[in-house]
Amino acid sequence: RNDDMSRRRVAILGAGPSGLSSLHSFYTAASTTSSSSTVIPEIICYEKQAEWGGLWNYSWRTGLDETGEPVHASMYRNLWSNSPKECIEYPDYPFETHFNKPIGSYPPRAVIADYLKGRVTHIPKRWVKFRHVVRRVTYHEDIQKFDIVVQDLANNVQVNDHVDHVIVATGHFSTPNMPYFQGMDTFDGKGRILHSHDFRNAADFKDLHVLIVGASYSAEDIGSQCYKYGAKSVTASYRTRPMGFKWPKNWETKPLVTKVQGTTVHFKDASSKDVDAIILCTGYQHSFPFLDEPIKLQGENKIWLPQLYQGVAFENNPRIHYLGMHQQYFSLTLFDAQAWWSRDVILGKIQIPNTIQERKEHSAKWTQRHDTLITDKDKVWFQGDYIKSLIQQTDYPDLDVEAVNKIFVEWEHHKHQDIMGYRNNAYRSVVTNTLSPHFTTPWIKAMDDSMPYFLSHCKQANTTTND
Ligand code: FAD
Ligand code: NA7
Repeated sequence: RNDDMSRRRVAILGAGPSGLSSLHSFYTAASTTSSSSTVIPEIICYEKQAEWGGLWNYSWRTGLDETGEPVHASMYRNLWSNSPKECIEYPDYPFETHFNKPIGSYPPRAVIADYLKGRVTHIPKRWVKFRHVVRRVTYHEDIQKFDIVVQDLANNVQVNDHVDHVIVATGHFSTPNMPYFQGMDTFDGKGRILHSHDFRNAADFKDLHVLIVGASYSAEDIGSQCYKYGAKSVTASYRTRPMGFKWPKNWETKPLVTKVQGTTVHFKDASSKDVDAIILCTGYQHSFPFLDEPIKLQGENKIWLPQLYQGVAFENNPRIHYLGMHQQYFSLTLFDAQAWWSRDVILGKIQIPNTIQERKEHSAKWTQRHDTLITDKDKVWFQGDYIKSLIQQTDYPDLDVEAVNKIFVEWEHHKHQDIMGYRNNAYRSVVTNTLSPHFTTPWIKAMDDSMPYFLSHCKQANTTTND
């Protein structure tokens, strides 16, 4: 049986945080230091970027990269974690271990990128093929194998591969959802119309009147960034409901855009506003142009996706798994929980029901609960319960998920208290029990988001919020 397992091949598509969780899960199972070392299949991870880290790798590029591939990056300069690091901390790799000291609760992008790469330095480099973009994946039922066509970007050659299992970890915040509003083509502000995927630097919007379309995380954070870096005004237009925070004076909330005429934007309540730039923070599409239709997930940015058994295995073909495809409160530990479960299915430690009907019945229970969720608290608890349900089935290290749920609830509360100041709070790690120090500068005034500056400007807090 072990021989059989070692002859199997698993392809992981993408080496962002989800792909890294998958690589780490297999490495952990095979590790000789583990008490129950296991024979694992051959692992091959295809990653189109030159390094691992996914969205956490900043790129100045937008549009196409130097080889003509769409740029994956959606993160921007000056991005800081939008939730406490205590909510995403790996239980087997605390922040305190990585940085050799406790650090603030809301680190800038570079700090998180460094952390998540720190956990995987031991992964054999032969497992990952960088600058390899997956072009086509097709399943052959007769031999129960997947054909994969990959482009080696550095050498500009095509490579063909055959594997027994595919793990899709290519992310879903890279292909923009771009609405059209009547008259957009007449827009002639000082700035331009862009999607949040192409937003890189809030300083570009200094002294401009900015319109943000959308009412979710990107709208909230990009609007706040524009405010912080000196936009003259921010107008936020929502489709369904406004964000509902207490915004500063030069911030206005409007219903949906109806049309654009020159520099004037009209809204559903018949009001209008002259703006210099429009940033469409209208979310992303789940996009898998490389997957054959019968194995392609039709995803939306929701915290439950009915086509996935246990949120991971494609119901119609459980040999293909999807990681990190849900809307995320938890991120890194959600990917870990899914990766451990996916690994154990592939290793034969977890059995998947034989019939599609049984798989669908299991998902239906989660779908029913999902349909009743209203508040952020409901949604956080739903995702926490889902994570718990996965890690109970594997040997994933102990994680007090409910304690993390509580930090998320507190985080939401802090945002409603002070949207421009919530990042000044500090929380206690559920992994190490250490109270995070405070970053010395309030976020609104913090213009240096380099890792050295952040790490050397955290001082021990004397109050806590989640004691
Ligand atoms: P990604 O990070 O998108 O990684 C996918 C990988 O797949 C990439 O490396 C990509 O190059 C590769 N890939 C894609 N297509 C192919 C292909 N065809 N062939 C080969 N490789 C391919 N989360 C938080 O926890 N905290 C935050 O503060 C936070 N802020 C965010 C801010 C922004 C602007 C965005 C967009 C997201 C943010 N997130 C945040 C959520 C973020 O999605 C996750 O933290 C995480 O990056 C998701 O990991 P992933 O591996 O699933 O996807
Ligand atoms: P989200 O969370 O998917 O939100 C998309 C937002 O865009 C949401 O408010 C939508 O409104 C709005 N939207 C979508 N289509 C339209 C149209 N046609 N017109 C107006 N508004 C629209 O994406 P984000 O980019 O905010 O967040 C994604 C990740 O990036 C997240 O994990 C963060 O950590 C960073 P709705 O409320 O549905 O009416």
